[in-house]
Amino acid sequence: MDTSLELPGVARLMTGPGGLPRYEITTPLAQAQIFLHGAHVARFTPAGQAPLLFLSEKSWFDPAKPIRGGVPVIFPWFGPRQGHPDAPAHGFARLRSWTPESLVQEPDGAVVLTLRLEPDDASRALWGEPADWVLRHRITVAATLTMELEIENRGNAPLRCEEALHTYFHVGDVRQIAVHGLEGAEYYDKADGMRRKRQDGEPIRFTAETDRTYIDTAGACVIDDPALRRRILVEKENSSSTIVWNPWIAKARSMPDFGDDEWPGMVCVETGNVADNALEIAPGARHLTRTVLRTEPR
Ligand code: TA6
Repeated sequence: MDTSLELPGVARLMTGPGGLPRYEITTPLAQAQIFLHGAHVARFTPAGQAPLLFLSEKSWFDPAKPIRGGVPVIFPWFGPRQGHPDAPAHGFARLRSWTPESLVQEPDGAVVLTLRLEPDDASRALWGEPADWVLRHRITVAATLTMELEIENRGNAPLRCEEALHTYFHVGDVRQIAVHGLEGAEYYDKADGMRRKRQDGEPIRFTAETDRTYIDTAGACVIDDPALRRRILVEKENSSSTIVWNPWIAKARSMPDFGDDEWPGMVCVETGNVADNALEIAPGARHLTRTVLRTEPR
């Protein structure tokens, strides 16, 4: 394990569960754990607060499987790959070991880790296109968590893909929360045959399995969590899709890497460009999706 990129006393590359290398970041502002596997932010806890992210007690830590919780990086397709039933759900980026490219601490104490992923034989076999691309995931650990997913098209043909930061948030009780910011937006309802619907003027509340891909929506979301007496702000740039998910009882039971009783403590509010908002990146161009996660007292 190349430990050349470390910050003594601040950011160390350790061997985590399943033998997976993991950065452990400790600053006065926040603590975080980031796996090279999938460039996966698994934990983020602002100083003096409850964890911001949900991580399942049952998660796998296996090079061949995704970590359950935190922030899976989804690329180059979202969900099942159309026409390829054997392809891994949500693409392959979250299943690859990414390469540390830079690690710096800024004057304000923020720690910035950049991880890189490039094509290899396995990804070419999976995706099939002779695409040439580079992904960079730039993660800033401070009192807020900033994640920037950059896709660079190094090929000479347009690069068509979907991408998302599939964030699992820790909440006190999903039955009490409300998600604001998607009022009036159209969405595909995966819990109802992918029917296309429109969110009314009310925030989202959770009374059953909820799995919605909101499209053509560029605004921030707010998760209002009375049980933890906080609001979580999910700000974003260059993202036209927001996906909202809670598995509820039956789906939770069906997932071996998700505890049967964990569903009340989480909600996914995901930032990306999927479905109608899939990307087409011109040769030589880059696309950068940014999300900033912060909390405020309720
Ligand atoms: O983002 C919502 C979703 O697409 C759900 O349908 C559910 O499948 C979830 O992602 C988790 O997917 P995964 O492949 O990580 O089990």
